[in-house]
Amino acid sequence: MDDQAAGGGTPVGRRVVLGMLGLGAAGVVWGSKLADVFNRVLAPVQAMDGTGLTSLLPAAGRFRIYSVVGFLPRRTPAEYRLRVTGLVERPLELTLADLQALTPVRLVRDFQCVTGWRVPEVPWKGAALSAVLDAAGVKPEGRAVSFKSFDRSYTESLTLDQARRPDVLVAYELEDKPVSGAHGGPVRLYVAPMYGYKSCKWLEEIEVTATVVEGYWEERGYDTDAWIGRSNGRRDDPVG
Ligand SMILES: Nc1nc2c(c(=O)[nH]1)N[C@H]1C(S)=C(S)[C@@H](COP(=O)(O)O)O[C@H]1N2
Ligand SMILES: [Mo]
Repeated sequence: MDDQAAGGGTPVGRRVVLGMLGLGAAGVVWGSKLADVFNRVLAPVQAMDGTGLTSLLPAAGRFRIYSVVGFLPRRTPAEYRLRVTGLVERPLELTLADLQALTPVRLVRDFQCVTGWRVPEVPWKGAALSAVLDAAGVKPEGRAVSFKSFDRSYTESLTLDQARRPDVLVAYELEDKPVSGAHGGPVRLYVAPMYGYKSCKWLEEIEVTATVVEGYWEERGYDTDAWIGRSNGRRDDPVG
């Protein structure tokens, strides 16, 4: 797996990036400053991943930060829009406020990446994906859902039945704060019962389709049905 493991993608300097988030926790506010540091300073030194910087920064946070494009795309909460397209009765363009007006769902679950790291008991909050789909009205031919990221590269998908599960969220809060830019904010997908790669960051479009269109990591060999503990040859404890 290594650099091409789900979440690695192009060598993104995971530890270096995580280290920067540690500095963030110590006082560098997320926003233009940290994103600029990432995009201008860290991107060129991606090849130097593995410095072990994270071990020096206990405040680095509980997650690793993944981006297959090697930069962190940015969109402010005010400019953010989520399109719902494809086989729907009413194509939608939702603001963050529109999403927040749907019944909020809060889940606390372990977050598990297929490469092995797990973050215990992470609180997420958002609208149920099923509620977003109901707002648009899925046509009878709609059997699957594709997700697109505003990083312009990452895609994911679910069957319609999976998408309608109550533990699949269009998430706008992580650890009881707005989802940060590094974690895929303002809005990302959260698919609780599946490995992290299903949880598309920087979510821009939900398209209802007739069949499952494989996503970024599925095209690179990962399982389309990514159930934690019973996919990708892994035996992790199922979550939740
Ligand atoms: N757009 C986008 N979404 C993504 C990824 C990515 O690289 N780009 N990585 C996936 C993988 S493999 C994991 S484990 C999680 C990691 O989420 P985090 O970066 O918030 O820890 O995001 C998933 N969603
Ligand atoms: Mo992952």
